[in-house]
Amino acid sequence: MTQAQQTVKLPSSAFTGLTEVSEVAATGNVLGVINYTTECTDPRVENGLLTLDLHMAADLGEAFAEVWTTARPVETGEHHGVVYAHDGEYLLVAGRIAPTGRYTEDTRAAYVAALDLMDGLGYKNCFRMWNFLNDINGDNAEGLEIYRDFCKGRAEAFELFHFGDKEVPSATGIGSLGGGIAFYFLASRSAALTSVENSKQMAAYHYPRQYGPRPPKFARATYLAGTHTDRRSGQIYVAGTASIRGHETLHDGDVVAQVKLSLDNIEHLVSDENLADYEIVRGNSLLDVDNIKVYVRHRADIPTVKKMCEERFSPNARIQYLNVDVCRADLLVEIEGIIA
Ligand code: 3EB
Repeated sequence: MTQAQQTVKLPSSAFTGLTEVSEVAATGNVLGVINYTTECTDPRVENGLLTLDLHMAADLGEAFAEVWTTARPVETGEHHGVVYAHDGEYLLVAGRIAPTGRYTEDTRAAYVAALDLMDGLGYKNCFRMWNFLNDINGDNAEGLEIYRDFCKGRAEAFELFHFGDKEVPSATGIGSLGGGIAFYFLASRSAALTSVENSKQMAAYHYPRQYGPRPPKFARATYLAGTHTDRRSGQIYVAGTASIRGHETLHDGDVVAQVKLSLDNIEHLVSDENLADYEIVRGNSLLDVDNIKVYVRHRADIPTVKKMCEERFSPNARIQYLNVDVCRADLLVEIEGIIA
């Protein structure tokens, strides 16, 4: 009897210097390059590579590139303003919304373009989304916080695509230094995915009305099965995680306590205790998390945050620290990562 077991080759990401991207590209196939750099531009295909520049660095000294690689040949294209690359199993799609006084409609339209593309090309399992919002805590032209304005458009797009709350991917929603709103999504064709919640946090899509007209729609993590039957392998994409219990921000003004709770939240999220609800048992801890990004509101807090992260993550983990605003005005830090 043959067992129906399909091993899925996952894309992998690496942080590199901006000038070394061509070296990484020379060693394999590249799904796309995300430059965390000093200005934001529209996504484009450059030298055959899907490229998105995000304004996430104050100067070139702190800029880096995140390069998504794959074992397969890659094709690129453009669809209603979003740019994409795909390899038959994975799709990367990137978009940008120019600065405007009201983001709801443009966010909805850009998300619809990306979701429509996933449907059309047959990459129906979206497992990770990143969103970068300039002036995230500022008001739009109508006095609504830009993050909340964005959340409205995102919720409307998901609704149009009949995206159930339980199917939403893990995400990051974070500040940026310029360029309106930029985003990139990853989707797969056949890998089974499970949206994971944290039993100590309220599901974001259930947040009460006090946080905005439409709740943020994302999962705390996405588990991407490595095979159809073995729930010990595969990847876990940890969403941006902050100092929130239930739905409330804890430790207002206390960066040390906020970092500790953010790390505790991730530790619990990936623990067997939390994952047992999803029949995923792998003995994971913070030591297994890699490709980490730590977003810090106040530059002066970075040394403290770095010290605390280095104490609890693996010494071999790749960690980038970024100085940007966070989606709630009282949050000082947000942390994301990947368990491969
Ligand atoms: C939170 O837990 C913190 O709006 O896509 C984290 C990750 C946060 C993703 C998003 C927001 C988002 O609510 C903020």
